[in-house]
Amino acid sequence: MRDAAPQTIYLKDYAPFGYLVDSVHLTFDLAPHATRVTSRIAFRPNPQARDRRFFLHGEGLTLIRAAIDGAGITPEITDGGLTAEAPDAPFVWECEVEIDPGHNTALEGLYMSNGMYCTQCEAEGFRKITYYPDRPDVMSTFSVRINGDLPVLLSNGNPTGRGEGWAEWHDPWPKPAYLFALVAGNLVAQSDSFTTVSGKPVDLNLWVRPGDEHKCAFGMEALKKAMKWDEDTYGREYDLDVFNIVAVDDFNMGAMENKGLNIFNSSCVLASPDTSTDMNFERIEAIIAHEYFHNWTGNRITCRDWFQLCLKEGLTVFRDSQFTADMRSAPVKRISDVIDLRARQFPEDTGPLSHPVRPESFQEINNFYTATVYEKGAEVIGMLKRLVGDSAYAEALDLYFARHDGQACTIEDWLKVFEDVTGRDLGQFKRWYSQSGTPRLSVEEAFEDGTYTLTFTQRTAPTPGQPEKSPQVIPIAVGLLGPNGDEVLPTQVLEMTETTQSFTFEGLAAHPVPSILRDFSAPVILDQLPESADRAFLLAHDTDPFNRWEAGRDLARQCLIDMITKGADPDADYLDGIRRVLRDDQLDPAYRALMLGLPGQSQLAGFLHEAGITPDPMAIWSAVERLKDAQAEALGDLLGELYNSAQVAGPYAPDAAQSGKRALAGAILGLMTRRDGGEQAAAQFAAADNMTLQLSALACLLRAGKGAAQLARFYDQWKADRLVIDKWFMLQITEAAPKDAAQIARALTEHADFTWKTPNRFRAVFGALAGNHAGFHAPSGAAYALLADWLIRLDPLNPQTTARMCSAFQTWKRYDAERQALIGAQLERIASTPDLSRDTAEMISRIRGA
Ligand code: B3K
Ligand code: ZN
Repeated sequence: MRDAAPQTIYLKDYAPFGYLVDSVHLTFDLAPHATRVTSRIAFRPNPQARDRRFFLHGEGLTLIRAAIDGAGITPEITDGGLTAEAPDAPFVWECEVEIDPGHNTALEGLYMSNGMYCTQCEAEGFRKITYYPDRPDVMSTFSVRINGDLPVLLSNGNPTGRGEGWAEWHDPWPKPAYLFALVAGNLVAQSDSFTTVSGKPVDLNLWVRPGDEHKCAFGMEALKKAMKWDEDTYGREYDLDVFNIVAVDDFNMGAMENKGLNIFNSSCVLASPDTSTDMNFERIEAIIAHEYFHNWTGNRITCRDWFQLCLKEGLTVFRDSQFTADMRSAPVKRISDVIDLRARQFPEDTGPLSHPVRPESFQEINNFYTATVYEKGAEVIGMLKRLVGDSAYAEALDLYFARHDGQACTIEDWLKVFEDVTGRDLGQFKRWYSQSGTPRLSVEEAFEDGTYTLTFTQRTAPTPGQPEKSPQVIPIAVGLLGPNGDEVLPTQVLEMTETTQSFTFEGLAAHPVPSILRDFSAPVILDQLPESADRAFLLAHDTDPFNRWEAGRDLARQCLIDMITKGADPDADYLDGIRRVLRDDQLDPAYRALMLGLPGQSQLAGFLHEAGITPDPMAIWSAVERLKDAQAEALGDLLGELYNSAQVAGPYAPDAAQSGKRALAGAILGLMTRRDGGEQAAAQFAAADNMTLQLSALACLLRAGKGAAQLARFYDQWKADRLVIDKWFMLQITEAAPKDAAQIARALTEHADFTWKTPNRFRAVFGALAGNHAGFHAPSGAAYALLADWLIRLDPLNPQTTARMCSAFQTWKRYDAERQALIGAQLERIASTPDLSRDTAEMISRIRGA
C-alpha cells in the first residue's frame, strides 16, 4: 500500500497515547496466505494524556471483526489504521484480522522464508500483524498462542504450554510491540544452558534449518560470553527462563533483538571454519553480543519515540565495542571502528543525508537506522565516558538502570543520570545529539621558555537544515613526546568548549611532538600540524597505539594526495616507516596488518573534494595501485619471511591471535602477488583448509586479473552453500578492474543463482558494485544505470533494502559535471517511477537535495 502524500513526523510534536495497555493476548492461526490473528487487549485511559482519540495503527490487514467489551463495532478504517469510539474507562478490545505472510516480500510484519514463518516488527512492522498502538512508548505484557502444523512454534518470553499443533508463550516483561516476534518452522536447535550470577538456569537454543547444525557452535559460545560479560561489566543479568536465537535467510538487516527471541540474518550467526572468514566470526560474535545487550539497553529500557533511537542503538553499539575490545585486542578494535566510522558515517555527515544523532524529523523511520545514529551515537557515549571518567560512567549506568527500568525514555533522561551523578551541566554536550555534521579541528602550536601551547579551533560546515553551528564539547586526548621519542607527558584529556581555545603545558625541556586526539577521543576531523616529519616520528615512537597507526595512515593519505594532485612519487618516509613497523615482531600481527592498509578510495575522493579538487576515480585508483606496488617493493626482501612468520600451526581457531596472523598473511600475500604473478596465492588457494585462507588467496588472484580456474573451482565446491555463494558473487565485483566491474555485475545478475529477492544476494552484487569505487564511477555510467534498474525493480517488493542501497549515490555531488549528470539522470529516473515506496522516495529526494 502506498501513501499518496508522504507525511513528515516531528520530534517536537510528541504526545503520549490516550490509553495504556495492561495486557495483550494474541492467537495466530497460521496459514501461508490466510493467517488469522485474533487479539484481546486490555486498555485503560492514560492519565498523562490529554487526547483520548482511539486510533490503532494497521496496514495491509483484512478486518474480520472488532469488539469493545464484547460488543461488536464497525471502526472507521483509513490507510494507516482504524479509529473507533472508545470508553473513557478501562475496556477490552477484541479484533480478528487476516494477513497474507506468503506474499509479504517486504520482510516486515509476518512473512515467510523457505517455508518458515518469521516476523520483523522494528520499527513499525507490528501494524502489519494486527491493529495496535504501534509506538514504542506503549508497553505491555504479551501472551501468545500459535496454532500451526509446523514442529517448532516460538514467541517471546517463557513457554507456558504446548501440544500437537499449538504452543503458548508468555512474556512477563512489558514491552513495546516492535519487540514482538513469532517464528514457526521446521527447525532444529543447538541447545545449551547458562546459569546467571544469581544461580538461575537459562535454556539457550539456536534454531536453524536442518543441515545447518554444524554452523551453530561458535554463535552459542559467543552468546554465553556475552551473557557473562554483561553480568561482570554492567551488572546485568538475564531475566527469562529461555533465550532463543533463530537464523533466517531472508532478512533486511543483520539481526533483531526481540525479547527472548532474537532473529538473525543467517549470515550474521551461522559459522564454520570452512565456510566463514575470520572477519565473519568476529562480526558474528559482535552482533550476537549486540542483540543480547539490547535486553537491557533497548528492551528493559526502551525509547519513548523513534527520534530517541540512538538511546538504545548508540549505547548498545558502544557496549558491543567494549565487549569486542575485551574479548580481542582493544587497539585493533578501536582502529577498525574508526576505519568504519570514516568509511560510512563521515560521508553521511558531510553529504545530503546528514542528520543529527537524534534526528528531529523523518518520513520513514527505517531510513534512519544509519551509521550516524548507531556509530556516531556510540562515539558520543565514548566521549561522555572519557569526560566523566570510568567510575562516574559506571555509577551513571547503575542509576540509569535503577531509575528507568521498565520505561520508555529520552536522551534527556539519559543525560540527566550523568548530571545527577557528576553534578555537571551537560547542556552544551547535548549539541552532539542535535547538531549534525563532523566538526573539523585545526591546531596551532607555540613553544617558548619551556611552555608549550596548543591552540585548537573547531568548525562545522553547514549541513541540510542547519546553516549555523555552535561550538561543541570536544574531549581531546593529548600526549607529548620528547625529541628522543620518550613520552614527556602521558595522555591528558583536554576539554574544549570554545570555538578557539588554547591549552598550555609547562616545564618542558624541549619543543615536544604532540600526539593529538589519542585513541580517537572524539569523532572529528583533525587537521594535523603540517610537519610530515612529526608524523614519521609518531609512527616510530607514539605510545598510543591508535595514534601510531594514525600517523602511518596520515602519511599514506598525504602521499596519495600528492601522487594524485602533483604526480609525486610514493613517499620514502612513509615506506621506511611502515617497513620498520612491519619488521617489529613484538607488535601484534593484526596491528601490523592494519598498518599496511590504505585509506579507502571513496574516502580519498572525499579528501580531494574537501580540498576543492574534483576527484577523478581512475586517478585515485591508479595512485592506490602504484602505492601498493611501492609497498611491495619497499618490503620486497621481507615479504617471504613475514608471510612465513604469519602462518598458523595447529587446528583452526577464529580467535584474535590466529586471525591476526591470518590478517597479516593475507595483507602480505596481496603484496607478494604483485611480484610473483600469483604463484603464492595459487599455492595458498590449493592448500587452504579454511575459508579465510581460501578467500584471501582467491581475492589476490582476481585482483591480479587471474584466478578463473580457482573461481570456477570455488563455485563447484560451494554451490550448495548460499552464504559462501554470496561471497562468490561479491568477490568477483569487489576485485574487478574498474573498467570491468559493471559488466561483471551485469553478467552476474543473469546467473541462475542470482536470487535477487533475497536481500543478502542483492547486497552481495550491488553492495560490492557500489564499493568498487572506480568501477562504480566508470565514465560510461554503466554501473549507475545498472544499479538504478535494479533499485526500480526491487522497490515494489522490498522498499527497505532498496532505500538503504540508494545511499550508494549519496556522494554524487563530489564528482565532475559529466558524472553528476549521469547520476542525476538515474536519480531522476528513480524518482519518477510510479508508485515509488515512501522509503525510497524519501531517500532519493534527500540525496537529490530536493
Ligand atoms: N534494532 C535492530 C534494527 C532494526 C532495523 C529496522 N529497520 C537491530 C539492532 O540494531 O540491533
Ligand atoms: Zn541494535
